[in-house]
Amino acid sequence: MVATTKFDFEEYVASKRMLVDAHLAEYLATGSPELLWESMRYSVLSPGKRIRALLCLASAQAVKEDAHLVAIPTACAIEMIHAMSLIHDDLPALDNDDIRRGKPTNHKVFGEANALLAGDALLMLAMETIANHTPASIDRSIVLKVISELARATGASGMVGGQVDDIAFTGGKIPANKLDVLHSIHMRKTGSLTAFSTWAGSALAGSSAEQQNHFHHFGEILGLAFQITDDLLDVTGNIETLGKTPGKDAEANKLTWVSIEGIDKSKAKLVDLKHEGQETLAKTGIEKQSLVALESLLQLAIERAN
Ligand code: GRG
Repeated sequence: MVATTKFDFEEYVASKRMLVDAHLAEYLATGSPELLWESMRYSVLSPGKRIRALLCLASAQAVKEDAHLVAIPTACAIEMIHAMSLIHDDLPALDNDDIRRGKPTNHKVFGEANALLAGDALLMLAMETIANHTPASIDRSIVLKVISELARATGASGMVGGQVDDIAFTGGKIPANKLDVLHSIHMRKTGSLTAFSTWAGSALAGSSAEQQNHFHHFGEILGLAFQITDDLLDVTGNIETLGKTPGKDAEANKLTWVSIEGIDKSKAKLVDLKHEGQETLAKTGIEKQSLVALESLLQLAIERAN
């Protein structure tokens, strides 16, 4: 008889979140000036879903059992970059938000100047964390490539560029090819970091160049699905479950998947993306059982309530 073990996704998420949170607490434990580090810890250690870190760890583990351990510093660095982007995104000059992860936003607690600087420091700490904490067993050329790709995913051709275009098309400015423009914004603002997460996890675990391309593409698909879900939740969610203010997109007259396509077509797009994601994972040639965590994370990105 073949023994089958049922995958417990809830248990998986809880244990990996604990692993990531413990390492984040360690990497952010001490530092001076104390106010700066307190502000950094306030945002990074607040209860986020950690989906990007989990994507990184699950991708490593899909390639090689236990490889998630060598990916922990990178997974934590991703969460530092993500927290930085949330701190900056919430500032009055950008989204001007008061609530994040169910708590007052960083600048509401520490002031705008400190929030800006905490974000800057987190950006650099992320790079330092990968360089200094990735185990010596990993070839330094791979570590360098991981740092370089993270910088690219975060910078002008990734998250920052996407955010700049997001601002450019906020306030009712509608480009002619609006769905293409929005697709490009979502891919850079959200997809570049999720694609980095899956790519980096697989690369650190020793995947082939072809597999790395599939992991990267899977992260892009998941990022787009995640952001379309975000657009939907802004319309259908409430502040208690979301932990942030809903209705901000419509209030700012933002270009979103829902504002262009409506709710039903946005939901249909998510179904398509789920299938595309599953097909992309299958192309890695990795046995299905080792891909269950990534498939479940794709489902979580789409079916989440916050
Ligand atoms: C200064 C390098 C630099 C970048 C800042 C502000 C900015 C440029 C980019 C904004 C990027 C951004 C906030 C994208 C939105 C992505 C998104 C849907 C965030 C919500 O992520 P969740 O739901 O949050 O995973 P939790 O709280 O669960 O971690």
